[in-house]
Amino acid sequence: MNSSQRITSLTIATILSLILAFTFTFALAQTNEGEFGDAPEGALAYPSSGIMGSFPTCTSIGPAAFIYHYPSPFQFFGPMKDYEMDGNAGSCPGFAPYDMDECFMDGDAGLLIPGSSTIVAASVVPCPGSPGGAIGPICTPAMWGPSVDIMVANLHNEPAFVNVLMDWNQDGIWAPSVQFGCAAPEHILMDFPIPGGYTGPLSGLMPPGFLVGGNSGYVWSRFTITNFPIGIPQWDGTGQFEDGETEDYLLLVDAAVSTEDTSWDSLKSYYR
Ligand SMILES: [Ca+2]
Ligand SMILES: [Ca+2]
Ligand SMILES: [Ca+2]
Ligand SMILES: [Ca+2]
Repeated sequence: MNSSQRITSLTIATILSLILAFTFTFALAQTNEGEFGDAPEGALAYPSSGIMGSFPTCTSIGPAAFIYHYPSPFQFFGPMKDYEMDGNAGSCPGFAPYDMDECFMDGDAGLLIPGSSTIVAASVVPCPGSPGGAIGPICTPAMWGPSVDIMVANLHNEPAFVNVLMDWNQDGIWAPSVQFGCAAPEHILMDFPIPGGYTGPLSGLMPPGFLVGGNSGYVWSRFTITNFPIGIPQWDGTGQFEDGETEDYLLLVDAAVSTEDTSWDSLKSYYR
């Protein structure tokens, strides 16, 4: 072997070992415990219609990808976050029970209002301790605070970012959609900054309001806090992040007008 052949074989060996090291590191990152979502993927999402969930939650099943937060301690919803090896608190691809990560005010969950629900034996039931309630009536403006609110903590010096998704058309994915009465975006809050050191309700930072979707009934939602802006309008709920947490909830959208109040005057004032 001459010197140039020796250098070439050394270079090839270096490249091969680099590839091996990278593959090993990447495989570790894929299997490390961290923070995942718990919206249903490959399981019933809406008992009233029989629609299956295709939300990006489990690493082990497709077609959707998943969301993963590396186990860093600084950015989360509610009192804390805990770590698991896969979506639905590590029980993926199983979704019986649902909401294994958080359901409502259970020591992990940050949601303040409305109350949230879950699915037991193919029926929607309130989460334990949930007071019920809804985001609001279809196709009406909603505000952070009176309509929806969640406790958020950013214990880092740098800002964090919150994104929120609602499956308004109840088709089992977060994507651009049209509903019966309107075309409310499913990505209702995009890269809303949380200042370093802030702990409190999200409404305390006055995020912009949003339009409630046009289909009444239950919708799967995803609340995600991350250390970087996601930067994708109409985000689908996937990604891998160095910090943060994802909490998924089944929330109720009210029908347009209550059956007790359907007079013409109330309808006029409603749509004016
Ligand atoms: Ca989670
Ligand atoms: Ca949940
Ligand atoms: Ca939490
Ligand atoms: Ca959808």
